[in-house]
Amino acid sequence: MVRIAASFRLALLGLSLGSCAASAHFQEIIPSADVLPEGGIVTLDMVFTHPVEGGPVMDMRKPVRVGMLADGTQTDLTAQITEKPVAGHSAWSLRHDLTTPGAAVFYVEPQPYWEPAEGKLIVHYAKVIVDGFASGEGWDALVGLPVEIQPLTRPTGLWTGNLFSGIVLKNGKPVPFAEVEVEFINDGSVTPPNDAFVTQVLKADANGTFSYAMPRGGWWGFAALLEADAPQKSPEGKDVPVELGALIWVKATDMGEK
Ligand SMILES: [Cu+2]
Repeated sequence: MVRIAASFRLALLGLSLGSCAASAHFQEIIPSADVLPEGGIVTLDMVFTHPVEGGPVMDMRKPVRVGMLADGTQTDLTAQITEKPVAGHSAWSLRHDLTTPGAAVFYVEPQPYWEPAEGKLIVHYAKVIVDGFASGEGWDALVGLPVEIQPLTRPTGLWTGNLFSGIVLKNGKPVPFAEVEVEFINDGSVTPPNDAFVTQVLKADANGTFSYAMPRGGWWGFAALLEADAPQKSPEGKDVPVELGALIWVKATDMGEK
């Protein structure tokens, strides 16, 4: 009885916050392009939001780490990020010059985000691959994040309708039957018929492998959601579970689009 009352209150809280917790949170890391045919400057925007609904945007404190893996070399770019608020909430941006051919894997480790409506901390490790000089090389390199999606499909230069496949990894090992949430960045032109359409949900198979065919052009986020082995302290000092997200962003491009 007490339990039901508490969860009902939480549901009401979710509603009053603009249904923030009712739908999926996604840590975005979105580059200005998935392929830079002539190399050059890429800008990446890091926002913690609800992509299909276009918000509400959550405050994203300064990330613990922002980095790039290219040609086997890790580069720490944390010092180069700048704050770039979105809808009045803190968010971050990075500019980087891609001077050599090959895939650059950009990634962000955010600070834990306290979600009171869900009673948990959220840490979404997010990555995106930018192919310099359209090389087609190096896109499957693993950053070595605690949770990470290993792409089986080259994550750059994809057509709309392509099947994207990946393996959900935790500590470098496949996670059988991991749950994966899928959303796209909606510019407002798509109105989901009801809440069931906002987040697509799938499960990995016994080998941790999942696939999804992207039905529309634009940026698609795949979020494998896993629970951390150890709890952490909420702002009130209580031990609470930690949701670890392994995210990868890929762009689907419509045929005929430049
Ligand atoms: Cu939210």
